[in-house]
Amino acid sequence: MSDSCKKVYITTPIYYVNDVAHIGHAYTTIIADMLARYSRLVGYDTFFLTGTDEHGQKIADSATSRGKTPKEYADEVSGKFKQLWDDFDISYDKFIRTTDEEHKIGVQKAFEKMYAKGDIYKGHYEGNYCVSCETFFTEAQLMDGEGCPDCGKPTTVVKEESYFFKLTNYEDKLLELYKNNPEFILPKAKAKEIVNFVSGGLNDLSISRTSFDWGIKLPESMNDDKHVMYVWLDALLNYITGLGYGTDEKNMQYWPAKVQLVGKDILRFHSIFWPAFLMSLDLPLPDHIAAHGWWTRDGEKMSKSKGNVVDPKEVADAYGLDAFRYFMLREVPFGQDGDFSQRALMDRINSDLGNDLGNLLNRIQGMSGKYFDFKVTSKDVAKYHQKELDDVDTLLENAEPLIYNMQINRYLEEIWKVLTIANKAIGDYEPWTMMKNGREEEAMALVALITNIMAKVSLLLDSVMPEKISKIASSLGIEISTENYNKLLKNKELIADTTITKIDALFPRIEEELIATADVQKTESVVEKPRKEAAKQEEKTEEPDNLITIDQFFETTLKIGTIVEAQEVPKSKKLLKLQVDVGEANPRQILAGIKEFYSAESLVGTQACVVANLKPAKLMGMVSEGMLLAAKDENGLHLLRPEASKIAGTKVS
Ligand code: ME8
Repeated sequence: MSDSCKKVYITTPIYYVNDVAHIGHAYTTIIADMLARYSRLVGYDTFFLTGTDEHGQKIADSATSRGKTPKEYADEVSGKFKQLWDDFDISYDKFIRTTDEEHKIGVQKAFEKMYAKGDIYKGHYEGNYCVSCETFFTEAQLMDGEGCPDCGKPTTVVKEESYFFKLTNYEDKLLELYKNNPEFILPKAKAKEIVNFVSGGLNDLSISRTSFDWGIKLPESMNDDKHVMYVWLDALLNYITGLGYGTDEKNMQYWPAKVQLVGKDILRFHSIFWPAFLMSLDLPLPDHIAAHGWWTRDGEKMSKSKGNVVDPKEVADAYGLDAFRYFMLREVPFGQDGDFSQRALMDRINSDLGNDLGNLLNRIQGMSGKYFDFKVTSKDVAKYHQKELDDVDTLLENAEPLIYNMQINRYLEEIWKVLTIANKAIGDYEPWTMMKNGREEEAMALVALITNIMAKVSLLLDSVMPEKISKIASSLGIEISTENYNKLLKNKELIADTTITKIDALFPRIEEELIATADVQKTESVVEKPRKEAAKQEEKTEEPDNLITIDQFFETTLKIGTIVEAQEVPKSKKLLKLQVDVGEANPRQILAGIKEFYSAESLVGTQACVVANLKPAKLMGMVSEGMLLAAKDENGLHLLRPEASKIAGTKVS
């Protein structure tokens, strides 16, 4: 996007109020929120719209089955959606409801304009309607002559007077649109489907119904109050009525939208009907309709009847909102389906967030505190680290365009490469050796390099994890602001002298699934119970002569060590050569037989429990000055690590 385009408008679909929000809805909303936050930080004048879709037969039926009026029911569920987004600190500028008076007026004005243009005519509709999808189908489109081709539910035959929108007028214009704007539909691969569909020929679209009345009436000028508008016409127009179309139009300056996010299920409505309506209204078209994939649960579609719907609030409460946001944005390439599993979420938290990001901050705190009383100055960074700075700036510069192209997982991957540069630099330059040899200026330059990298990364991760990043920023003594974005990222300036503040670990390690599920319960009964019983059995038969006194226990010195370097030992199947910081002047060399279970790379920056008073031993000709504690069972070997990151050398007792 060029810098001259200063207005950015981002939308989510408006969600039907016949269901509670699940992680699918949260996913769309989190992506949109990320785009909006990023746009604001960059300095664009940004408007972010979300809301609820409240009319139509499906909602009316749901309300009736609960003994409520449609409006009572819509108020209740819409309120829950809004509450959830507020709990999630979603930065929407407006929450629109299709029952809002301004929306109603805007929709009626749009109808009048399309009618005046000659794009609407009155006729008779005879065909098949799926209430669940609120969609009309031709006989030929039905599954086995009866079922809805989208959801499989039975359709009903509808025969009624109806107004039609001349979609056929727009066939060629739509095909031209897709051809001239290959990024109108993102991901691009999805555009093909739509082009094929439109090339196959369109029918005019029935846009009013007479068989129920829970909808927006036609404008009075039509003098035809039997009809209510088709729910998709009503709903799609929210994107402009939310900016005041037809009422107070000052926010229409945000139109056209930069990105309109949708799930793949509703791409057709947004890439065929919506641009046709906009053309009819003589309004410009959005830059991108971006369709994401589907979230499943353990490989299955989520549904209330299966009882496998994942409640986003429950996940965020258990694992942290920012970790959930990061997981959703990082785990799946945009456009592809993703499977939600707690295990995958935990892995992201422990590895990407805990080891790579959280631990880097930890190291900044540790190094600046130990060597420089928490003071950091960037004055010599360029002198010693121009190459690293250039590499980091190039990676970040290339990462940013990925955002509006909806390659957000790749954007995050690039940022993680930058974190790797930082973590690696500590191992490569060994600030502890520099300090020992009196090379203080160089050690300071290194600590400042890492602090600068963290500052840049924080600016670019703020839209993804606003709460955690604000903590990191305050620990670094920097502000997340457009001014700093321009200084540090656009102009590549270094941060001013700063004092680091120590804060608690941001992403404590998580070992157990935190949300009870049917699966977990099953595991508990099948696997855990016999194990627990066996353990009890053992307890009973334990011989007292195995016992030791507390003094005997304390003969072993256990400490928390930070692995600052790790290498494979050539010709050894088992050994890794580690340099482990246990709070002494220099890291210790420890040879650990864990190569089959950990890659050298994955260990750098992580912590483990070290036996620190073992007599040095020689393994394959190399000295080993300690031992890492680990536990091994049929699930593999795992190092024993502190639950939250600890200062290297902390005693274990
Ligand atoms: O379609 N995985 O509303 P809706 C990923 N009111 N995303 C999912 C999902 C899943 N399993 N389930 C739902 C409507 N979504 C209309 C829209 S817009 C003018 C009118 C997300 O409540 C996804 O964004 O059925 C999908 O497009 C949207 O919720 C559908 O929400």
